[in-house]
Amino acid sequence: MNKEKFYITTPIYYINDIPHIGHAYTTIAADVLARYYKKLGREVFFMTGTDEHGAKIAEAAEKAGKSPKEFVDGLVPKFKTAWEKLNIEYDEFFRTTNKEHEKIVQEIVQKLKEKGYLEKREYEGLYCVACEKFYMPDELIKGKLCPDHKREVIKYKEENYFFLLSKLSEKLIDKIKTGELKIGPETRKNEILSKINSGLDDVSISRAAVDWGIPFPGDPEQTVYVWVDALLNYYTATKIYKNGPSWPADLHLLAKDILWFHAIVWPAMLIALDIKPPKMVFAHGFFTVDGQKMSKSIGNVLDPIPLVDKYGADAVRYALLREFPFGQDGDISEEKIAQRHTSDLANGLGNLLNRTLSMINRYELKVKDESMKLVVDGAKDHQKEIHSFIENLNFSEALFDIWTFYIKPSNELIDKEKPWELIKNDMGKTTAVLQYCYSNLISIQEIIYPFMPETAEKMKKQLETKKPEPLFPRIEEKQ
Ligand code: ME8
Repeated sequence: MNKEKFYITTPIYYINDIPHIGHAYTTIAADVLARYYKKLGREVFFMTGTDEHGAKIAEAAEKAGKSPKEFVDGLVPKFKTAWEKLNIEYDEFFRTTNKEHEKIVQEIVQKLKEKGYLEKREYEGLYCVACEKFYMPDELIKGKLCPDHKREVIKYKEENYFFLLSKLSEKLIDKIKTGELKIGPETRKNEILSKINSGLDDVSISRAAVDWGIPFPGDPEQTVYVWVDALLNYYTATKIYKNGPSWPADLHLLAKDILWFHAIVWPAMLIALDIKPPKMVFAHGFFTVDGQKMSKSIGNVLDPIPLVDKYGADAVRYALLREFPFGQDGDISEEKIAQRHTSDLANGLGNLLNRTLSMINRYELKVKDESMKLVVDGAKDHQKEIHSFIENLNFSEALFDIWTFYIKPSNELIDKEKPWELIKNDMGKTTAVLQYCYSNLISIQEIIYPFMPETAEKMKKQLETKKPEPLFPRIEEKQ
């Protein structure tokens, strides 16, 4: 039987430094969806990776006193370790220095040229190396600083190949309007449509001044612009990996900072090549850390690894996705992760599992291994609602529902009925109360799996053997 496929990607992150919590956020979300659809029986291909060419990487390598290749090779294991620690179950880790990728990129750029979508022009522009992007003078702070990185832009004057993006506006609008290319959330889609409507400029897609890149086909003096090289990863992967993903991708996940590239430049390139656009591009929000933009100079860049070591992978996964809606901006901090760990996880879910199993054991109660049956009216609908929240990338709502409709009522029932008193004269009712909690726990275990795979695994074992062990040990106890 042919399984329905699901090809999901994260951005390939710039490898100029170690991964931070922002990278972790998108990657965790992608992992939740990958696990969710795999459980539903779909043939999932989940890809993440690193963006290894361009001026930004060359600059970081030089600072480190290494060749670019040596530098990126040294950082790849840092990303892989972070993903392993966070229990990210990706299928391939894509690197743009992959030789096959380099070759396919050249073939594709050549095709763009043959199809009449490239033109060589003299170009002068203001470039931010950190963004790998040109700016218009009126977009800059004091006419010289990048609005994002606050660093001085560089004047580039060179002959470049231009991709004739302006020719593709109508086709692009058509793909978006017919839903062949979906953009989410809705507000972002409208932003993109109005950008296209206000007119698209052609984009320079080669660099004469950057050596660290893929040689431009037919013009060895130039390299392929790093964004063209990077965006193509999603497609070249379908040619590189045997039994790999098939095009079009079902979902590209990213944040709003790079939506323009993903929702305009990328589909336009594909349209020019007569290739289908991705089915969906979804841009989540940007979060601040302790109320401020994450930045090295402020010193608030959160490294996910020590957080995982302290709170566990599942607490980090849970806290990030629970804290604010996925499509919106928000704020995160270690304190918020610690709070979620204590209140929702240790005192909420952990406590429910622990006391339910302890009492079943202590009072030698017979409980049936069944989920849902004893659960109050409407519980099935909550389950449906949770599934639809996940499918619509509404992770915080899904988690809110799990806690509100499953975990909280069970803990409240125990507090109200006090089985430790009830057992003295009503064994039947005690059993009923704990059966309710036990059944709920079976459902919870299934439904939290994509979010908290390690916890789900531990819960499963404990529910089978009925031997309780703390799921989320208090942080003080650990140290
Ligand atoms: O842009 N909040 O790489 P990058 C939420 N190489 N998400 C965040 C975040 C934050 N504060 N900071 C980073 C690049 N992210 C290119 C991509 S793809 C063909 C090439 C996440 O290392 C979010 O997913 O700058 C954002 O889009 C991405 O990291 C940018 O990663």
